[in-house]
Parts: sequence; structure tokens; C-alpha cells
Amino acid sequence: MIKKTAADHQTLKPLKSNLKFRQPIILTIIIYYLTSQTSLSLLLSSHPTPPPIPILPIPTSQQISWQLTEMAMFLHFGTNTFTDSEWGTGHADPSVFNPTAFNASQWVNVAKGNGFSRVILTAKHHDGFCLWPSEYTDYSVKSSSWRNGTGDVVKELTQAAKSAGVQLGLYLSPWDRHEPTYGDTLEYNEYYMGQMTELLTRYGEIREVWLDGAKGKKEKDMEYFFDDWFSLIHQLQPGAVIFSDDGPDTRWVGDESGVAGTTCWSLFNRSAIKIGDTDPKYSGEGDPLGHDWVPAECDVSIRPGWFWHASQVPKTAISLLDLYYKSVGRNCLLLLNVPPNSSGLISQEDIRVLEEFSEIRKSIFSYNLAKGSLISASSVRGGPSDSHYGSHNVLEEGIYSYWAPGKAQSNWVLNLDFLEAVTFNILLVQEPIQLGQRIIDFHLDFLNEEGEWEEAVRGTTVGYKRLLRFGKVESSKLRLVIDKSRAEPLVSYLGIYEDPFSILGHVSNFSSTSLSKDGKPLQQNMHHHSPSVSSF
Ligand code: FUL
Repeated sequence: MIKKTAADHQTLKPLKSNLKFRQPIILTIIIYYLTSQTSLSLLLSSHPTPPPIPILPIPTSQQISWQLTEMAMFLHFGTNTFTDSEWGTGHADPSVFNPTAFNASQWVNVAKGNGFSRVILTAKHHDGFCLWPSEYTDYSVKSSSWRNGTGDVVKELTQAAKSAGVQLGLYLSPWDRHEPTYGDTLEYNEYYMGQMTELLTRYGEIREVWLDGAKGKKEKDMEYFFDDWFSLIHQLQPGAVIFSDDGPDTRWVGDESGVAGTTCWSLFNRSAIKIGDTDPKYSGEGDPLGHDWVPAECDVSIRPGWFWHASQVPKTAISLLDLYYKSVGRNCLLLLNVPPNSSGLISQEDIRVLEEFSEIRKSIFSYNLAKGSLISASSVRGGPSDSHYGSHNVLEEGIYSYWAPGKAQSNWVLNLDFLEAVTFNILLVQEPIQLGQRIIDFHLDFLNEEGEWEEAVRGTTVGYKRLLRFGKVESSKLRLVIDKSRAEPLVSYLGIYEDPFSILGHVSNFSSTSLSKDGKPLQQNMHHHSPSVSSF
């Protein structure tokens, strides 16, 4: 701010009484006043209110990038594909592996075309058969009849993924039923780390390393050197996240049905979990008092088994939609397994379901009804004129622009006013997780026909993305109320949608024939419900 000095006053004083000079002096004063005011506002606007202090723990950049992918495709492929088994014994003849029509580009295109921007391959499953020519064993593609032992599935998938711009992850099973050193702690850990090094140094950028604690009962006992493995992986692939029962970067959700807890924190205490011995409730819900940021990944197969079996059929698109709400919609990543068949391709039945699932998602989420509303907030950080944190930010996609309430407020509300009533049954809320996960409890109210606020739905925890389904509501005024938060709540996105496919309490059995070309249902199979306070 520019202040008048004593010298300024002295210069002006003698001129005051001189009428001849009065007009220019007044002009000078006005100009002086205006410029000093402009400088003041310039000075003020060049110092916007800084973002709020993050609340720890917060994600790493690799974890943020993992979370933004939302859905990944798991590919279980190996000798089991040819022997109709799930857990191979480790003694199958490697010559059975012969996918005559193998085409990694088809896998990647099916993934990318249907919304999966990452694929994860079982480079080695429990049977120990390696889909790449490892130097440490003969039990691999090099002993198979496929391409006379010259093929490399990992290499071809890497190339296909790279040219399509799809991220790649690899699963290297710790439990190995073929390798003779399994059971000898030092020898096998060296073998495992040797194989891991091959995978992480030969094939370019790997974005996720997936490992589990699965092991049959009565199998040889041994210790895995997890800390050594994790350090090696981060050293060789700094851009990768590591998945296991307890992270360190992403945790198993605790079930293989792809369903997270209705409360789901990315906060977690790694020390509370042992790999291979998880508490499903703790893994499914996370820990509001956790010191580590370890978001959950929900793995589930499109078919009953993880590997392809001729006798099995895929789930319906509507059940995949249900899984989407229960995983991505609960702050998790959905890892959907789509097993390539014995010819080396993803089956047409699975592709049809994935395409329908993709159309359904587009038809529900392509237009956010909230964009047609006038949006306002109970308060704004930096005051109503600071556009950095205004309520309009919640209509901008992504996590990097957000609404922040004024400091030291206890009333946290976003109001939506529509010119005409809208009909909806889905609420989407997102938090800018780069500043930590904050919201504990929230609810959505609507103004009913009697002009009173009525609750449409309430929920616990938001995180990266929270979707709630409820009975259809028709109203022209809504308000999102944050009831409880670990720190000042921040909202990066708010969405209101109509989903005609899901019905309260269960999912409708729409078949692919009920969809029109643009993905809209041809007949309304939706009951009208009075609003419910419970979501599903
Ligand atoms: C489990 C394994 O035992 C299954 O075979 C499958 O690979 C699943 C994704 O992980 O731990």
C-alpha cells in the first residue's frame, strides 16, 4: 500500500488557496487516489490465500496417478488356461502352453476401448510357469510349443501397451509350486529377486507390481523378505506402486468379490497387517487413525474363475456396474480380471459385456445435472471474492480445483439451485486427496414439495471418489452438508446423475437388448421410490 508522506502534504498545501490551480489539483488528487487504490488492490490480488495445510498422511505422486486410473484390467494367463485349472500343481508339461492366435494388442485394445488405462499380467502364477524367458528356470515360455519356444508374452504385452498408451503392471507370485528352491528361505528369496530384476529391467516402465500371500495349506514353510523386495522394486521402478495385503502403496481390499467397505479410508496402519493373514474388515474399511496412506484395490473376476475355463460365462454388465459403485464409488481402484482364452485372445462374450458396461457408464455419467444449477457455499476460503476456492470449482473435473470453506467455520454447506426441478438418484463427491482424506460424515438434502429440507442420502468417507445410490428424487433445490471432518473439508467435484439401471437394494436385470444405441434403456425398468436415507 502506498501511503501519503508528510512531504506530499507540504507540496499540496500552498496550492490549496490558489483558485487558478484548483481544477488541475483536484484532478491530480483524483489520479493519485485512484492509482494508490489500484496499487492497493493489485497488491492484495497478487497475494491470494494459500491452500490449506495438508492433513497427514498424504499420497505419493505414484499413488495419485494410480488412483486417477480408477480401473485396471487383470489378465490371468498361463498353463492353467490350457489345463482347466486355477491353482496349477507346478508339474504341468510346459508344452501345453500354445496360444495359437495370441495377440497382445487385442487385450490392450479391449482394455483401453472400455475405460481401463492399466493392464496387469500374471507374469508368473503359483504354478511357477513364467510368461517370459527367465534365465533362472526352464519352466517358462522357452520350453513351450508356442512359437517353438521363442515367444515372450511379457515383451509383446509391453510393446502393445506402450504403443496404445496403456500402463503395465506385473504379478509375480511369491508362492511357487515348481521351483525346487522354494522352501529354502535364502535360496528362494534370491531366486525371486533375480526374477523380479529381470522383469523390472528388461521391459521398460512398469507401473504396478502385484503380489499376494496366497499359499495352500501343508505347503513348504518359508519366510519372504518383503522389505528387501519392496526396496528393490522401488529402486528399479520408481514410478511403480506395489500392491500386497498391506501395501506399501496399495492394499488388498480383503475380499475377491471386488467390494469395499461403505466406509473406506485410504488411511491405514501397515503394522496392523501381516501379508497372508489379513483382517477383511480392517482391510475393507481402512483406519481413520492410520499413519500410512495405503488406498485399497478391489480385485474381482468377470468370470467365476481367475483363469479362463471353456465352461464358464462372464457376469452381466449390470453386475459390473454394481461392482463399479462398490469399488471405484468407495474410494478404491477396480481391478477387473478378464482372462484370455486358450487361443490367446479375450473371448467375444467378455468383450460384449465390457462394451455394454462402458456404454452404461457413459449414459449415466456423461452429463452432470449439477452443471445446470446456480451453486453457492456457506463460506469461501479467502472471502467470497477469492476465486481460488469458490464453490464453482466443484463443477470442474479433476482433483486440483476445489471448494474450501472459510477458516474456523463449523457450518459446511454447498447449495445447488436449479431453475426447474431435476430428477436424480446418484450423488458423486470427490476430495482433493493430495491434501489428505478429510470428510468423515456427509449428507444430501433436497427441498420437498412442502418446502421443507428432507434427507436424500447420507454417507461416511469420501476420499478420491464417492458414489451413493438412493431412491429417485425430484427437486429444484439441493444442499450437500458436511457433518464431520478431520480438518476443514474440501470438495473437488460434486455430481448429480440419474441411473435408470440400478434399483434400490438390488440391481435391475437389464439385458444388452434393452439398451438403445446411445446406451439409454429402451424401457423404463425403474420403480419410483420415496427417497431413502440409506444408500447401497
Ligand atoms: C489369489 C490367487 O491365489 C488367485 O489364484 C488369483 O491369482 C487371485 C487374484 O489372487 O491370491
